[in-house]
Formats: sequence, C-alpha cells, structure tokens
Amino acid sequence: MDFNPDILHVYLVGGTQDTQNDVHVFLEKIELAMASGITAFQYREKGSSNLSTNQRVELGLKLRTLCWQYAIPLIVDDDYELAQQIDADGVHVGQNDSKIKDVSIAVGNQMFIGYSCNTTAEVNKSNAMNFIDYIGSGPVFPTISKADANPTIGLENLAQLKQLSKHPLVAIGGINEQNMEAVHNMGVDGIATISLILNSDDVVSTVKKMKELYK
Ligand code: TZP
Ligand code: MG
Repeated sequence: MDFNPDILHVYLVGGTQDTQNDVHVFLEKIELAMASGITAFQYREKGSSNLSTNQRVELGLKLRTLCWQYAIPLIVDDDYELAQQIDADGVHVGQNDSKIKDVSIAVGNQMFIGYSCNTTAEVNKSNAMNFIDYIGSGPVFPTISKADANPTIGLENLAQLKQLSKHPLVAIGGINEQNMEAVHNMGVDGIATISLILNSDDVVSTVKKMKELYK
C-alpha cells in the first residue's frame, strides 16, 4: 500500500494489554472503532503481554482481515517479522526499538515506515531519512497507557517539531476530547491514541469528533 498522509487523521493504537488482556473484548472494540471510521490501526502488543508469538500471529491475521474489510491500513509496532507474517501495510519503529535502518532494509520496499521522534535532534536526524514515511511525536500530555513513556513534550514543542519535520507528523499521548482541538491546531497531520478510543463509553461519537477535526 502506498503511503497517504491522510491515514494519520484518526490513528488508533492498541494491543490486548489495553483491554485487560481480553482478546475478545479487544477484537470487538477494534472492529467498532473501524466501523466508526478510524483511518489507521497500529497493532502494538507489548512484550509483557500474555500472548505467545503464535498467538500474536493468529490475532494479527484476524486484524489483517478486519483492516481489509474496512479498508484501513494495518501497521505493526516494532516487530517487523510479525508485520511480514501478517502482511501488514506498515511498521512503526520507536527510538528504543529495532534499528530503523535494519527495518528499512528488511521491509522498506514492501511497507511504509513510521518513526517515533520526540526531540528536535531526533526530528533533524529523521529529516535525512528518505526511507521513512511519517513520524510520531509525544507523549504530548501525561498518559496512563505507556508505563515507560518519555517526559511529556507539551503543545509548544509539538508545534516546533511539526514545523521542523519534513515528514508528516502524528501526535500521541494523553490526547482526549478536551485537548484534541488544541493538538490539531498545532498543525499536526493526525491524532494517535489508545485510551481516548479504547476506553470511550461511546466510540462512535469519539471517533466522529476526531474526524470532524480533519474535515
Ligand atoms: N507512545 C507515546 S505515548 C503512548 C505511546 C504508545 C501512549 C498513548 O496512549 P494514550 O492512551 O492515547 O495516552
Ligand atoms: Mg515501540
């Protein structure tokens, strides 16, 4: 799949650790989010989650089917071998993950590549990497969803990173219905979230509000 920056608009990230390790609840919530109009989905199963490698592939293939059904790109966090096994459209790499160049060599001609960049130094380096398609920056605000999250960057730094980046930028971390408009106003290409959607009591309405930002 060719990379289109519009897929970043409403970017859901999640794994079974985000639904109390309940695979059925996870799949139900992801499908509801897809039916509600999310524009991308990243399967991010943490190393500490209960799932074995085979179970990740099995679940990944179900997500693959759902993403095709709803015409939503499937991105895998970090694990490019899993991404290959489930025929993902993209892979997302953090600064502490697999080396970005290794990922690019392994899957760069089959998949698009996202890269987490949270400082001006990281964005400057990423600007020289023609093989990446977008960057992810955050956490913008304090987050409950990532135990090892970096310090928050805040709105002003986010706007600065966006101005500096040659690549489209998706913002992540602590984004909620109250602050998402302010995040959008920083000029970012999309909003990525775990809990705003997965913990929402009304997923349809939450996704609708996010999509309104990019109308
Ligand atoms: N990377 C930076 S913050 C974060 C990730 C994966 C967690 C985002 O979760 P939430 O619930 O949207 O704050
Ligand atoms: Mg990662």
